[in-house]
Amino acid sequence: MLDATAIDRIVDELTKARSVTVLTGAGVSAASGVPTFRGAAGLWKSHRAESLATPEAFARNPQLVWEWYQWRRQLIADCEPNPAHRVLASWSRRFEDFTLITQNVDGLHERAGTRNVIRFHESIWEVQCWSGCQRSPDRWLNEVVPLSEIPPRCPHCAGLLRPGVVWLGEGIRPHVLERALASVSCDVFLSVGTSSLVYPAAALSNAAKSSGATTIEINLEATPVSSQLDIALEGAAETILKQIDDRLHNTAAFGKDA
Ligand code: BV8
Ligand code: ZN
Repeated sequence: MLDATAIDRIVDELTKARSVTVLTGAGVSAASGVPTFRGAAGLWKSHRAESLATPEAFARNPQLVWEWYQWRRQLIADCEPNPAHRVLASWSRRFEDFTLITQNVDGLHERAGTRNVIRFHESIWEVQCWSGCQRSPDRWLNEVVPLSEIPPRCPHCAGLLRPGVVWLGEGIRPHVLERALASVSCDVFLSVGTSSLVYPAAALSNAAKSSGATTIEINLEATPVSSQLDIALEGAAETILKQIDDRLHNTAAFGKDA
């Protein structure tokens, strides 16, 4: 049974809010059929995602890492945004000051029409030259599914291409980090569908709390930050966000412009 009082409190906070920032993780795309990282589905051919999502794994075996990304690209290409993405996309047009920070690289928030998305770990739909050759841009779009050659080659130097994502041990791009940190000074900060295990993304909810935001977590299970936030609601994002959105549309303040 969903915690009605927690939903009441969330609806009340959002009705009063002018600025809202949402952090999402793999749990938001789960209902679209995109496997999460650390749940049972997080395994691929008995490899743990974390053992493949590193520059060292790529240097050691670019073929294997690209097989994993090829498999994910093909899987994600067949997935559609789910109600969680759609509610957040509508909120991105409804709240005066809305930011969505996603750890997901699947592009489903953009496909749902969400405005002001910060792709904290970049995109599975972009590639980079592994050797960073002079003639290639920093990163570029490549949505070819399936890629004809694994590992794919840089068109500028014939060297290896790498997926345009941030791997473990790699830094978040400075301007991306800056934008995300600026957005935590908000009225309401929601952390949705993330295990809050990966930094620096996992530090954002406490940074929001320190800046005076009302902090809310919606996740299938408790996480290391649950007890530190103002409201922690256990449940499915696609169900809970829909419930909250339905309630918001029944409130006078929210309903008028939506
Ligand atoms: C950095 C690649 C510093 C993209 C990913 C030792 C060595 C090196 C680094 C470190 C270290 N110790 C700590 C670190 C830092 C490290 C880190 O935090 N490691 C963790 C594992 C301990 N972080 C980094 O390395 C970051 N960079 O620190 O840089 C630096 C600075 C300057 C210069 C150099 C270095 C970079 C982090 C980037 C991580 N990239 N993957 C890709 O291929 O996708 S990791 C991976 O985890 C994904 O990116 C993912 O986005 C991220 C977080 O996972 P979640 O999204 O939370 O997914 P997860 O499966 O874990 O959880 C899903 C949750 O949803 C679950 O709780 C589940 O219950 C819930 N759920 C499921 N279904 C639903 C649901 N909830 C609601 N509704 C549902 N329906
Ligand atoms: Zn190149």
